[in-house]
Amino acid sequence: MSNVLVFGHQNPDNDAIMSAVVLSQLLNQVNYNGDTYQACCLGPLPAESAKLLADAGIDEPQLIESVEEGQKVVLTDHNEAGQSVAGLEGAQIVGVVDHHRFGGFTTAAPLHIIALPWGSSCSIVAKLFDVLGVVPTDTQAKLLLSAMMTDTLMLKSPTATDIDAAIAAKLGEQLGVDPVKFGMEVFLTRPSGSFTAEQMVGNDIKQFEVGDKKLLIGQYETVDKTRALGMIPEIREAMRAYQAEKGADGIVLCLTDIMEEGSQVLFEGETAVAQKGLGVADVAEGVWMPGVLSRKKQVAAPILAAAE
Ligand SMILES: [Mn+2]
Repeated sequence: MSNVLVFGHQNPDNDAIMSAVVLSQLLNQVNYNGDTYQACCLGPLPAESAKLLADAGIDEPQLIESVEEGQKVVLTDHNEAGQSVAGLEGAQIVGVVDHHRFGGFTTAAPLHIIALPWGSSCSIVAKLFDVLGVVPTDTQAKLLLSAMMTDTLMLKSPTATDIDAAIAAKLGEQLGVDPVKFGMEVFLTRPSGSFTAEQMVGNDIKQFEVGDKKLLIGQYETVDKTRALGMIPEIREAMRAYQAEKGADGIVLCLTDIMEEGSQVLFEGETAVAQKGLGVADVAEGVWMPGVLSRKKQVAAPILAAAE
């Protein structure tokens, strides 16, 4: 019997946290593979995750900075080493539950892996309850539904599929809530009205290998972009500082307005490929891209394609 660490990506969002928390619970409930599973995280919890777990009386996942040689791990909501824990190359990846593209993934041994291009990793975890013949508790249903809604921006993101909508409807029915209204309540527990420029940049940012360059792509989701638009020079300065700190070549930031359904996109550093991929040219105040809600599908994917 081993103790397996289960965790989502760096700069965790609600999906990274809840997929690790609820998947570990499920695997422990069914004594999966005879191992024990411990939910961990690679950074501080988003406000909505901290509140949901506190309300449910569940301990926060353990914050880890690295893993030891040979440690068994399950990755949720990511699979790329650049977005994962330090020491991953020496760890034993026994499982992956993810809804992202795969980037340079190899393992020494066969593994439990489920990757589906659905709207959230928690949609996949919800499906795994069915697969393993377990009915989620109301608390588990609530945590899963919260992450499904934050990750798909209340099912409005182009990453949301009919399957996500069906799973959300089922969980909502169990809880007696309207999924979209519930998602909006979760969203509004974020203290985004007081975010500093540094928080807007670093709160939700991922690193990608674009050709031979390291590109950071961040996303700040808000229900009203007016405040952020008034802070553009500060935000650009924070972008340059973050890029320098991480030793990346370029940085892209999407200020995503959920209500207006689009993103104001800013570029700093070497971003010629990024601008080409998105078909826009950077201007001082940023470029408004209507309909752009998904970093994965509408920002990272076209940029990576333009680098090929
Ligand atoms: Mn996700």
